[in-house]
Amino acid sequence: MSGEASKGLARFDQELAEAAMKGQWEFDRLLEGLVGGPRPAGVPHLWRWKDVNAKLLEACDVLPESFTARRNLAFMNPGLDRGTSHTMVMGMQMLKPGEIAWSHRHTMAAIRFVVDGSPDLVTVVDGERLPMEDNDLVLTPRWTWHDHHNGTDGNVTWLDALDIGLVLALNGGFYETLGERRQPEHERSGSTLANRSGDVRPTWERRKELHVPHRYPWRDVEPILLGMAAEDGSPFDGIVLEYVNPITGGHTMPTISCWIQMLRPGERTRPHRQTSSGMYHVVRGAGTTTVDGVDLEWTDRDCFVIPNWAEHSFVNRSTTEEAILFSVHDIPTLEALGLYYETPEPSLGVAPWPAVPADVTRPR
Ligand code: 1HN
Repeated sequence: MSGEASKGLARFDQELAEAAMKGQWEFDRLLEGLVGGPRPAGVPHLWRWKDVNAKLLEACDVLPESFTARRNLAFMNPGLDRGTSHTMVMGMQMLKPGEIAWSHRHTMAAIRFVVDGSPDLVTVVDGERLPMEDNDLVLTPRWTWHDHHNGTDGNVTWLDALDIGLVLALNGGFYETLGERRQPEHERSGSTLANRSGDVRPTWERRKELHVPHRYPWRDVEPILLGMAAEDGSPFDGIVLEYVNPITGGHTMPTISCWIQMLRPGERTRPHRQTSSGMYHVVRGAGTTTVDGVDLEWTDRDCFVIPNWAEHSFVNRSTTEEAILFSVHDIPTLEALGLYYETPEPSLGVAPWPAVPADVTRPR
């Protein structure tokens, strides 16, 4: 659009504003700013484990258990007013021996990925007791009661991630406390869920796909990931697996997709952009993620964020060890709304499966 608004138009704009209206022409600047796609929300940033751990230990001194529901330190993107990405927040939480993070629920969906765990560290989710061993993933879907219990004699640490920016943008926030430190647990923990997420399910119940407490034990996930080392994988991400929703077989949760990724020794991936944002945690290894020209150099237990529509690629700096990254993405939301795009080409769900037989040519 060119040309200056006439005096008459300027006065008309003012009168529209007074009548709580705005002409479409006033959105032209906004639209022109969207040519080539959105500007990434926030900046690429890395939080070093060394710094995070030091602050968590300080928080253990500064905050007595009773002072707060959660000793969680959330990672604040320096380029945003709130959140790690514009849709989500990631942070680390520490509990001292014997502590309980008391029961509450909210309409933000959350996941926990265990950093320093134990069979005696548990999160109880809607009555289900979910043990948290190292590198396990535990789901706390929207509006499920959850409390965390450290039954060990040492400090425990895990990673929290929630879709808080999204829920607040939709103004869909609800929160309540149980009023008790712990919720009642099901008598036979695991069986309620197993009878609803396995081969058979009760016909008279509504499907609970939005509300399934679930644990993905690392001892089951790691061998599958390592066992795929010889596959092609994705040119943009290496070998990357999504944690599957136990009921739908689809994305981990309606708004959150969790991934576990292996970069093989020396692997370098091609750069791409996605309209989604991603928050990462280094399970092990050392590498570099280059995000819009910024090198994020990571090692064990560091965390970093890739803003939406930022070009990114990965390098495993070791030539002998694999690197393993856990990550959380807002892909399901964007996909559901038809807003998920990638460039230079789609990388999700594109390879044929079962693999096309390679040698179909009959000898003549
Ligand atoms: C929350 O409920 C937990 O349940 C952790 O452990 C981090 C960050 C913001 C809002 C709620 C938890 C959180 C949170």
